[in-house]
Amino acid sequence: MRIDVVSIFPEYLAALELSLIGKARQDGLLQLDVHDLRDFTTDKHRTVDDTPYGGGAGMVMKPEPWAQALESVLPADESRRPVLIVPSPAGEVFTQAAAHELAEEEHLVFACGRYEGIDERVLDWAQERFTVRPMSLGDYVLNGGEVAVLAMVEAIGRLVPGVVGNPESLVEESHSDGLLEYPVYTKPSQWRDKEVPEVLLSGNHAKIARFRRDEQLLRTLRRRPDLIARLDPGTLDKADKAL
Ligand code: 6GU
Repeated sequence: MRIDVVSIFPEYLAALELSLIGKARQDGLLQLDVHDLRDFTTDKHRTVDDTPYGGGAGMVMKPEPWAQALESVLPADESRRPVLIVPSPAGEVFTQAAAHELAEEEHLVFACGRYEGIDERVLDWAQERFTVRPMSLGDYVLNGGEVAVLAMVEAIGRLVPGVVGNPESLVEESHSDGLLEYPVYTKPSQWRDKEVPEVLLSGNHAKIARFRRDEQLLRTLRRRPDLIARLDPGTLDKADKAL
């Protein structure tokens, strides 16, 4: 997978050199390039923003540097349409399902806005060359798209085949089946005044599976009742319903 990120703070993205994603880049599984938007300006102050038409607080990102930057990452073959992800609190919510979808793409481009956002005409222009997807991490406001890109690239990148060493670890994790993950424990079995649930020491695999499933359901019910409401009833077994 190829990923391009355009930002006025390329240093923010340095964290993508670390850990699993950094290793995937070294191994050639991810080809990730970060571009400085100011390199696509032509004035001596390298201006990327201006005041908003219609008035209002803050500044808006000028369209031309964005068009130049986005053109520079377009593939020579015009029949290939990269997905352009525009991080914004006004986007559709980025979920695990969206991460799975985007992990199938050949080429992702992230356009990190700052200030009050990017001139809307850039998105109209980009729609002729990219599949444009404004995406939000959730219902709160960040100062710019960079931190959101760190989160999205990590969530997407770990789903690219080969990036996570043991693909089984992708199966039993939060959101993989619409539920939150069950609690986990390690040695020692007695720690301070706390004990590991006895069933986990029993060696009874059926009982352990049932205990974990019940913990998933209870935890999801308490912390994220909205997820229970969205569950496909077909995924619930008899014991789930009894609980
Ligand atoms: Cl993707 N960007 C910004 N600027 N703020 C956000 C966000 C994204 N998601 C939640 N808040």
